[in-house]
Parts: sequence; C-alpha cells; structure tokens
Amino acid sequence: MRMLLLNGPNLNMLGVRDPAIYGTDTLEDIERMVVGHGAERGVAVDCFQSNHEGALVDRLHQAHGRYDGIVYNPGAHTHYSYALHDAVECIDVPVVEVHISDIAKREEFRRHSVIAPACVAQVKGKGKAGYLDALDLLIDRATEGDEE
Ligand code: CA2
Repeated sequence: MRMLLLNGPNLNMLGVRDPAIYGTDTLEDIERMVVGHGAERGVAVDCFQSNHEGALVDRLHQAHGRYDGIVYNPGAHTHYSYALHDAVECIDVPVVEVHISDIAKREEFRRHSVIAPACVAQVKGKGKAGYLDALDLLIDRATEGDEE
C-alpha cells in the first residue's frame, strides 16, 4: 500500500512562527512522524509540499492510479481553490482533508472548505495527530475494501 502526504501553501513555515496555533513541530518533523507511522503499519508514504496551486494540481493528477490514499492539508487553498477541489474530484484516489487548527472556530474566512465536498473525510483541530488519524482512516478504508 502506498499513500501520499500533501501539504499546501505556508505549511513549510510550520514551527517557525505562531506555535500557539500550529505547534512547534516543523513540516519535516510532521513528515517524519507520518512516514514512521506508515512504516509501522506496513504502508509507504511519499511527501510533497508546495506553495503553488498548479504544482499541487499536477501532483494530484499524478497520484491518479498510483496511490491508495492522500492525506492533504490544503492550507489557505481550502477556503477558495475550486481548481484544487476539481483536482481532488477528478482522481480515483480517496483524499482526507486535514487541518492542524480547528478551522470551524477561527476567522470567518477559514470556516468554509471548498475542498471538503470532494474528500472522503475531514480531520480538524487535533494538531499534528490529525495527520495520523487521517492516515489510519485511509489505511483502514483500503484494508476494509480488500476484505470485502
Ligand atoms: O489549520 C490548518 O492546518 C490550516 O490548513 C493551516 C493554514 C491555514 O491557512 C488554514 O486556514 C488552516 C496555514 C498554514 C501555516 O501558516 C503558518 C502561519 C504562521 C507560521 C507558520 C505557518
């Protein structure tokens, strides 16, 4: 089984500022944690981060037919990118949207996700542990599919 961990704009700045909202871990720490958790469950995890909408659309397209699931924190694209909504929708790979913070309890503009309707689930407000919950959800979903 192979999963993709995808992170959108500004997530490369994690751990640099605003520890009260996003914690002290860097993106590298989070990627290491997710890859490690995947390895414990026998799952390979590839990681990709970009600040560019088109690069993320391309990476989602490339994932088609190649991955069993995608753990995706779209960053601020969450709130306005119909291009990324459509990219998630037009691939055959289940995507779980993750947010470190609880976007439902923050500024008005963060409360709505245009990506969520194309995803199989959303995990929010659990800090970095939310990435592991999303990975477990995708692994369990793929495994259940095998058992049927
Ligand atoms: O809560 C989340 O995971 C977010 O997806 C994080 C995004 C934000 O735009 C979303 O609304 C919610 C922000 C990414 C990181 O922003 C930083 C800001 C200051 C210091 C470090 C990172």
